[in-house]
Amino acid sequence: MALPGWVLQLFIIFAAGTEALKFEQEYLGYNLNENESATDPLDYSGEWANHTFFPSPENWRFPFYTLFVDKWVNGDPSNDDINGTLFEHDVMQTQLRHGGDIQGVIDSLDYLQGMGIKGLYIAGSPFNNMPWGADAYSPLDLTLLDKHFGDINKYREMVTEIHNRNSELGKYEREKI
Ligand SMILES: [Ca+2]
Repeated sequence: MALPGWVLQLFIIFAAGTEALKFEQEYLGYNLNENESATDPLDYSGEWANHTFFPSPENWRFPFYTLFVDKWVNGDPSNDDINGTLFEHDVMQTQLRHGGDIQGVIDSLDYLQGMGIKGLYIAGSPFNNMPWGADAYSPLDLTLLDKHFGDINKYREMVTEIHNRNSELGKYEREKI
């Protein structure tokens, strides 16, 4: 069956309009793509230099704890209104951000470990979201970390702290940091 001409034209318009967001110096530390010249997502790249990846466990049956980063612990109040809008941060509202961040997760690792938790399931995504999007779902850009949570080095610090505890604490929902 042949497609109508208008469908083909629409497809061509969308295909021609597909372009990767370019590396932005202003988001240094939040860009997961570190290839500054990339204009196609297939050319995106990034690397955790001199890092040895922690092996996955043979058996995943151990105590997990699930949390939303925004609703957990506010370890760095300086990032609560990091986009400079009026409606980013309000702990009295269920739909706005409470200010939790990766520093807060790091700060509470002793508490989690003390409860016997061996695995951490962080709900939502770490990617750029709407300023008030507290649940971290529906990210707007899958190449850019949400500045409310922390930059890539903060995530790496969290992973290192977790692995220093020699546990599986810190497994992510979908993403490898
Ligand atoms: Ca914060």
